[in-house]
Amino acid sequence: MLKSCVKSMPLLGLAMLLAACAPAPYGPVPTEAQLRWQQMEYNMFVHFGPNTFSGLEWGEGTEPEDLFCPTELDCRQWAATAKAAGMKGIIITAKHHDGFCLWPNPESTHTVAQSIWRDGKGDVLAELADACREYGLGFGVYISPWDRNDPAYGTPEYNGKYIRTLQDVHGGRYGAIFEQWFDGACGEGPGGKRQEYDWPAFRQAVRELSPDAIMFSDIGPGCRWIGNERGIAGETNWSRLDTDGFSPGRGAPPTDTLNRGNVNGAEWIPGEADVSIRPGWFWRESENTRIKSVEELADIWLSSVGRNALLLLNVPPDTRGRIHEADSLRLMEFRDWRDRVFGTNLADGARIRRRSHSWELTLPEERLIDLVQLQEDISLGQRISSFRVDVWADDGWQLVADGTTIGYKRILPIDPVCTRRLRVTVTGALAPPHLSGVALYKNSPN
Ligand code: FUL
Repeated sequence: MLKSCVKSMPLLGLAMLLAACAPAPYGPVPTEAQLRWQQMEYNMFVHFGPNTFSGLEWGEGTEPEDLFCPTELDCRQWAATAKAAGMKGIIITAKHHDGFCLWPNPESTHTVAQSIWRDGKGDVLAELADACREYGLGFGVYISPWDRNDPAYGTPEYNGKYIRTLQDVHGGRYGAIFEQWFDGACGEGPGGKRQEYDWPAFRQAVRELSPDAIMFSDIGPGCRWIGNERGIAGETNWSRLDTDGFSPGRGAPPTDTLNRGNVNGAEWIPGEADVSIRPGWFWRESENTRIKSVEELADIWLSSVGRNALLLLNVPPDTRGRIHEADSLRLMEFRDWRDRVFGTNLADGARIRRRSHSWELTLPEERLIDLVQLQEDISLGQRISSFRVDVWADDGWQLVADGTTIGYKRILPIDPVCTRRLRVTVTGALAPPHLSGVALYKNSPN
């Protein structure tokens, strides 16, 4: 039954198939954990470590441990800020490429335990995990496989140490971990050697201890890198990917494939768009005045969450160990923008008529709109491959937007238009389409 519905089809065929097939799952579908993850929409990335104090983006691994010495570390302030910003989780660089561990990792001699910070008794992960729990946020970790400090890096011994490092963090003492971030970078270690990463074993270690953790890497398996660090997903963005023959890092698929996914990809691996609120990933005094504007953040929102991706926005704490006032102010302004725009669904009160492949909305009165939001029920797979949106003007339908994929959420900016009637038509689908939501908004102030 399903098989007869699965081919890409022209519209006429689609209408017939709609009658023949009740919506049934199609192709790869998200796991429960992937579905919950997608619904988070917006998370905070936290780059913090020796680089915060040195001003480097990639530490050398030779920095003295005492360099790490936040004067007023306050993870509750990070969590409170993320919560007020409307984010749902925080992912911290527990270990960046310099190898310094923000927790007392028994596998390393380059950690908070060797630093003067809190006489070597501190544990940033413990404080952040507690704060996330208190504020109802997910807690996630970035643990860089590339390690410029570990003398074993570049030898098979290192893979074992890295696996035990993963096990230490995922072993339960920090509670549930919603996402494990695997950066693909694979540079030289202290001995000038590169490491052959044992990806299957790395994944296995996480899967065993945190079965629900979404594993991020260039190619998943939980979610994939979106192919750039500007927070921009492809206008076409399938939550599906073919990973056969690929690996994270240098062996990854081309970035434009990561940006768009694969239409018939074998696995459900949705995109995550990571970007920093500042030019760099780590805090620097000189960048306090270079924080992205609300307009820039709004563009990023429409190009990430608005294109079927999750937005992971980096907000790096400063040398005090606090999110700087300028960043938190901007996050609140950005939240205000989203509340203003998405707080009122102008499709409320609309009468909806469905005609096979189209959905027609009649609003209670003429309304000015400039954003159209569409959603598919992705629990049944991603199906829609092309669509158009028309509004009724004068005495006919007028095209205002068209596109390819929808997925979990698609937000289409259109020229402002005052209308009472709007029609969404699916013009191509891999299987009977299943729109789960249409919403209308107004972004422009007037
Ligand atoms: C990259 C890293 O090399 C950067 O330092 C940063 O952590 C970014 C999120 O991922 O691959």
